[in-house]
Amino acid sequence: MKPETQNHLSLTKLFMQNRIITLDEFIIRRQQEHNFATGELTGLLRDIGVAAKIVNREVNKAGLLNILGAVGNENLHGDTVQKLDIYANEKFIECLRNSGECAGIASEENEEFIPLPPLHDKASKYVVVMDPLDGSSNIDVNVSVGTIFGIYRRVSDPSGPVKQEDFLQKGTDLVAAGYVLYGTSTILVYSTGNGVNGFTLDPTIGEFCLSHQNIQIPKRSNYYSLNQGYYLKFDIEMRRYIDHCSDSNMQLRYIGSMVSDIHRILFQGGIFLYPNTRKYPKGKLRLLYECNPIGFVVEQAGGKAITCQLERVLELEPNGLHQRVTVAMGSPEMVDEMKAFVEKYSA
Ligand code: P6P
Repeated sequence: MKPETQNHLSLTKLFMQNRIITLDEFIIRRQQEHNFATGELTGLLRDIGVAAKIVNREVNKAGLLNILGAVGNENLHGDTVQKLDIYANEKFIECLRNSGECAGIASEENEEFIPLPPLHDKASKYVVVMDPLDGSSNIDVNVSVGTIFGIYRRVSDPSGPVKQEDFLQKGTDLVAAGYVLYGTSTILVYSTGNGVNGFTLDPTIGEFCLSHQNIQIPKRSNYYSLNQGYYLKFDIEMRRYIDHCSDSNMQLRYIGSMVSDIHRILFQGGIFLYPNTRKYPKGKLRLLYECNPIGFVVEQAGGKAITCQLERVLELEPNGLHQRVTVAMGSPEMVDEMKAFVEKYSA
């Protein structure tokens, strides 16, 4: 039996024995599966975990501090910016800068990418794309919000400064991706391309502990998830599909926080849709730091992630840091069914 299989089995065996496996231990053990691994990715993932713990602390007490409420200004997308958005963005940038393993960051909160100077003259191999606090409109009403992240290897000369091309990579080139859901509990879910695992934060020890090993999305379910309020603004083929969902007595579940809706779908199955509307003719969600990382996780869990124009999300060639796309992602059989509807009615 190959060493990595033995290592993987030992993690499974330990997990089945209810032995606590922290995120750090899991990442280090899984690094040992890759002979070429030299620890940079391990360090980067661990630093993302640290930033998530810091942000979690503030999200959990947002109601107590005066960090509630919008700062009154808008971010580059016209969304009202909440103080916690800014705090989360700053904390993730700080932790990634201190990691010394990240050459640059493309963030939902920043118009341009952020180059990070090398620490101790060591050239960093990776860049990070992130939405530091997605679903922030839910903060003031205590509804769950999330962080979304993706990690790419640099494609530009590592001896020089990071470039836009390092970020404009397809989702299929992601080295790792995941999300943190700050909900009834705080869970970090990620994949490095070998399946999806979830780690729940145990506040008594301040550690993310393996709680959901090898997450597999149900092939179908009775849930569909989209903002039904835009029904009349959707294209006819999308309205026909939504009519089908409704006529089939499917149940609509929509939180308005992508991480929350996708997390539910990973465990209960379903399909999440954000089609094009008049307000968002290319879709609202951003390809680089929302749809690609989430699509990567969904596919790694056995699901599918396409646009409402039926292209595979991860194969789209990005043309801008904040490019918007339409999405339909979730249970594979449900995405296939939606695809058939769109093909039938758009013909
Ligand atoms: P709408 C949150 O603002 C977000 O970016 C996603 O998390 C969420 O799925 C979507 O927008 C909600 O958009 O138009 O339904 O409020």
